Amino acid sequence: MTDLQKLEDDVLAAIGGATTEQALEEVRVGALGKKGSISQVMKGLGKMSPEERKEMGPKLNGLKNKVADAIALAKSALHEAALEARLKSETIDITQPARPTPLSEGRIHPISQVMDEITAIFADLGFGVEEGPDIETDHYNFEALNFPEGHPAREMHDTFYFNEKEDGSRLLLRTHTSPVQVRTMEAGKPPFRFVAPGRTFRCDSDQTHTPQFHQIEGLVIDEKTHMGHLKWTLEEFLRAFFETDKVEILFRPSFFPFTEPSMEVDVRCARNGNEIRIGEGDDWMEILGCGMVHPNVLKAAGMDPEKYQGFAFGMGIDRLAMLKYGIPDLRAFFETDLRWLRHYGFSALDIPTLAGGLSS
Ligand code: 2NM
Repeated sequence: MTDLQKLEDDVLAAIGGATTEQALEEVRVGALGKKGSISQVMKGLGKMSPEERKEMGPKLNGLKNKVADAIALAKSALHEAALEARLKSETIDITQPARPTPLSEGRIHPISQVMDEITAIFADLGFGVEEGPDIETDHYNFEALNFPEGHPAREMHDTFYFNEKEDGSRLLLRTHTSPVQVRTMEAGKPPFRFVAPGRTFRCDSDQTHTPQFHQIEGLVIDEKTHMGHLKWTLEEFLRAFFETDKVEILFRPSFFPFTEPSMEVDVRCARNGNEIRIGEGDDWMEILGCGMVHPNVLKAAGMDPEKYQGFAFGMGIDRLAMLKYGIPDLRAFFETDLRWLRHYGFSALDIPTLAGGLSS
């Protein structure tokens, strides 16, 4: 007869001695597997006399359960220990600098940065943001903005036209973002207060012009909106954008078909070679156009010019980006040179806010 006590002692000792889950599994197979030591003894039950079987059966079952329990206990202990060891060996040194990732290596183009800065400033002043299509109709780009057919102002825009359609109409690439204002006014009800940033296109290319460029225009319409509001808004904007309280502006009379009166705005600046300082010196630099929205524009957008009035303004983002960040050559904006972008670009994590500093 097998010495059950010795068998039990041996198997429990083996369980106690297993230091890995793998070793423990081997012990389990060796005892409880098909050919395991305990299984072998159980197979012998069939050959025993009924009396013997009556005595040995429960004993063997008890042993089997005891061993199974001991294995389960040892297994969970080993599992915990293994996890503990892994956690200890895989600690992260959070004082290490992060490895380069697309987020840390990538750069925001200065035009996108400046567009975001300007939009953030106007958002802070309570302006909404509107967008519209790059491909426009003659109606939205010109007609509704008081550029009548044959008006010389149309020629000034160097428009890119698509091929004529059967009905004689031609689509075009918008020459300014003003069609967005018309579409937004048409679709809504006054009062209006929003900016429209976006891409614009003119068939013009030299040292200071690229055929595709960027504008942001703003519009405020209400019953009593006047030029005092325009002046305050622009001064407030320029102080925030150039991050100085020393902004001084000059309004010069000008002409745009969609505004009456129309003005160009200069800021006081000091020029020293290529360096330009805003708010100092005796020079003036033109930075934007503006005016009171022409009654014809209000009418074309479905408003009563006897009841509503307001101001609009527009500026070129590309030039403002060059000015603010000291970028000497306009054409580099569109050359997709990664070395240039690494130098002049912005981190994706530096989102412009007025509270956080726009360009920090
Ligand atoms: C400018 C200058 C002056 C302008 C006018 C309008 C609209 F839709 F209200 F008629 N939008 N933008 C405007 C006025 C734009 O850019 C130099």
